Amino acid sequence: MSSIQNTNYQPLTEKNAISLAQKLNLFPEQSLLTCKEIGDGNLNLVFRVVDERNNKGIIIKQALPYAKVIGESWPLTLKRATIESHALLTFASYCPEHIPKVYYTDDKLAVTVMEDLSHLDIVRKGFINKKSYPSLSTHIGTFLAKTLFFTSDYALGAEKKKQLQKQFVNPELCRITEDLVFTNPFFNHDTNNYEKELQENIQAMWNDSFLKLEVAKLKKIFLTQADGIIHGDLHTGSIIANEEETKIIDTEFSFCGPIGFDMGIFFANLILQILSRKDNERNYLSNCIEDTWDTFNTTFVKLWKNHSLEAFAEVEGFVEHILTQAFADAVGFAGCEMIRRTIGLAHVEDLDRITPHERKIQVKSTALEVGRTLIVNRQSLTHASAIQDVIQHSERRFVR
Ligand code: SR1
Ligand code: MG
Repeated sequence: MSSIQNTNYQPLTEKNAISLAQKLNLFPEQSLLTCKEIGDGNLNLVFRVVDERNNKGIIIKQALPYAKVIGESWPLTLKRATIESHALLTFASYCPEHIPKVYYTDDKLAVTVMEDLSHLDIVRKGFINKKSYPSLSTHIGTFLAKTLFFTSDYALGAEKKKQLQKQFVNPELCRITEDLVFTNPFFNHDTNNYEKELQENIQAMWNDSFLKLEVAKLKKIFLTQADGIIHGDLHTGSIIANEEETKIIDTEFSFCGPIGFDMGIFFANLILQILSRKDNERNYLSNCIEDTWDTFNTTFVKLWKNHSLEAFAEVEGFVEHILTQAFADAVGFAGCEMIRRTIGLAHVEDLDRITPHERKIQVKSTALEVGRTLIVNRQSLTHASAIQDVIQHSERRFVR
């Protein structure tokens, strides 16, 4: 494992993180620096270094040479830190308003030093506490339209796009998604993790060759369709926000992938939060799905009209074809993400915290059913509002 043998690499401690901040001259000399490791994700260390005199801070994120959620038995490349910082810088060049400022990167130490945005909430946690973010849908729709359009063949031209694509070859992290999102949940695999009450539904899914064919088609799109630079893991834990601001973080899964993937992952995590709520608490989230897609669609078309270099750009129906297919793919990807977050290795708090246990099982059963329907019916679900019908229809099967 070359990453672990890298002699310059050492996992930081809180004390070392302060020394690094001092070495980088990111604080005035008279600062009173303290540091806390605050990472609660699956893979990395995250340190917040703060000047106690004025509470101003920075974030130091460091990749570990293994997946934190599993331990040292699951080695993981440190190159993901380089991909992460590179993606932040690339996205910031097209959409700086939604990306934290990067102050320093160190490939050997696998470190990215960036703006402290502790005044923002992790959106998943905010949703669990029933908060709404009125700008979120516009911001995410705009971010996806700008970054996906400006990193595509249509904006860059095929040659420049391929040069950019080379810098985002990310096989190890793509492999995690290929396995954990698109493969293992659909087979009896030892990374799966689910309540015994779901066994019957899961067995039916493993026997469902029609579903498996559709998942295989979606996996093929993920493996092969290099539309533009995507985030690669845009769940609600990768977004921080308040009422006015939205920032996208955790870009280590970034690569040149299919246009519908990030939207699909975002939809799935909104739907899982919807399923965890009572009827009268869902409106904001349902609208969020529709508004995100509408903003994305409108913004992408506008950028296409003003900036496309493609010879066929003005051919009637071409951009509409791209967006129609992107929506269908997003719906299918959302289905895969919902299923893996319910029965796969990496769960979400939105579902796991539900009490009592019987209700958790009902909601998880519904999540599997909604996921399946989104996958197999994705070509006929042509508008975001149709997702609400799928939710309602599936819920009728499992009493709430
Ligand atoms: C072992 S990594 C598990 C999950 O955490 C990341 O956030 C990705 O979603 C990955 O699938
Ligand atoms: Mg992450």
